[in-house]
Amino acid sequence: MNVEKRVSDAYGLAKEQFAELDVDVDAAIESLSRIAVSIHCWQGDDVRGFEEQEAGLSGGGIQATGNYPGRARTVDELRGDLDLALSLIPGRHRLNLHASYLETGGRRVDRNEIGIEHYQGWVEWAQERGLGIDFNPTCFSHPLADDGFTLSHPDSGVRDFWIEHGIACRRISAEMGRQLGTPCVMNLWIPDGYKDTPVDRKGPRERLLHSLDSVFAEEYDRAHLLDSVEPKLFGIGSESYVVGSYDFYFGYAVTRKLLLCLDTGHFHPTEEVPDKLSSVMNYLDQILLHVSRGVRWDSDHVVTLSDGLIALAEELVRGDYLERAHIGLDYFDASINRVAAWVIGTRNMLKALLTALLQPVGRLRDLEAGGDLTGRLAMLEETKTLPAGAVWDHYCMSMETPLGQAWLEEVRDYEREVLSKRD
Ligand code: RNT
Ligand code: ZN
Repeated sequence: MNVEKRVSDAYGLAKEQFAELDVDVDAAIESLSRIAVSIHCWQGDDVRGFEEQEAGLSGGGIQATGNYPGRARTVDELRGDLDLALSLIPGRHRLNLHASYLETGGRRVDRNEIGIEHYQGWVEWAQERGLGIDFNPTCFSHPLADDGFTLSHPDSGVRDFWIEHGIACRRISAEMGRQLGTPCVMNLWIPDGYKDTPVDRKGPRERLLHSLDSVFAEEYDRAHLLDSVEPKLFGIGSESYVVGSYDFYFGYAVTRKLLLCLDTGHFHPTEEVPDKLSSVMNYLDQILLHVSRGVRWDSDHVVTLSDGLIALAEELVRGDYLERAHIGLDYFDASINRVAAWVIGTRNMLKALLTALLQPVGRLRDLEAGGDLTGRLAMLEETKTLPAGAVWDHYCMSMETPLGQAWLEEVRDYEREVLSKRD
């Protein structure tokens, strides 16, 4: 049987099965097609950025492990890799850029001196493809971040440098949002913290608060810029104390009316981000998600179609939060083909959303409201094997993106012809 016929037959049968449960498959597909996932540029080059090549600054990445060949070494290589990844993912998405991915034409430009001109190439690239851009200050991999403190540093000169960087990034982000006609979500994460038990937990947090108030002082049109802050429980080298903890930033985001970024790798392993949405959304207008996968002490593995990912998608759908949640990805694996890592993670995010959109939520809610908890459990379990895969295949086919694992063939060709030639 030819593939197209098999996919459309399976889709037809799946649609009937979902209809029996009062699930409107067309509406689910329509909702899915409107979701733009913000794809993180930093999977393509192990979070190294282009400061070394472009701006003459000493570079170096954070945290990525692995030495799979083919890392993007230049802006053009990264754009080429992204183009391939985007062609293998159904739908229209966004690019999430870090400040360290600038283009200066060889001129030395430090982080407190950056301007929109250093990112205009990205804006044009995005414009040609109809993509929005999100942006991040880069407060790591820099001599003034080497001792582990930035915006909360005890030295006011160092703090000022990072404040200037944050201010410059907001100006750039707002301009990107204006030029692209879609708000740029600018997310601020800093690494500040201690490996070992601090005596003064209060001082750095007070300093961070003041620094942030300086960074966010200027008002911008929310049609151009949405500000977000990202907490973390611990990091490598900040095991005992993180200045920008969850409590710190939740309070900050609520009082300053910013977005809170929930990174699914930034919590205790048994703490569930999906369960947080229906709490924080009472106090926040919008949130940003950094979808990631924590494994033991690492917070940045490629996103798989796990129970946790589906639970996150379910909460977004059931809580009707899709319009108020910006979905970004945040992982970096240097041990596998990096284009494949993008494609796998993004397709999984979309599959999880589709799975959630196809659930018989009306029926499930009725069971729960009627106190039939046995029926609720039974139906939730049956739901897991409904033919969402047949709908996914149909979706990929209708969006003219490869079906099943066919995308991997294209990545392998590209690896042979392009990636393997990089050293
Ligand atoms: C780090 C944060 C942050 C970074 C990116 C590169 O723990 O998750 O979001 O991963 O900014
Ligand atoms: Zn993150």
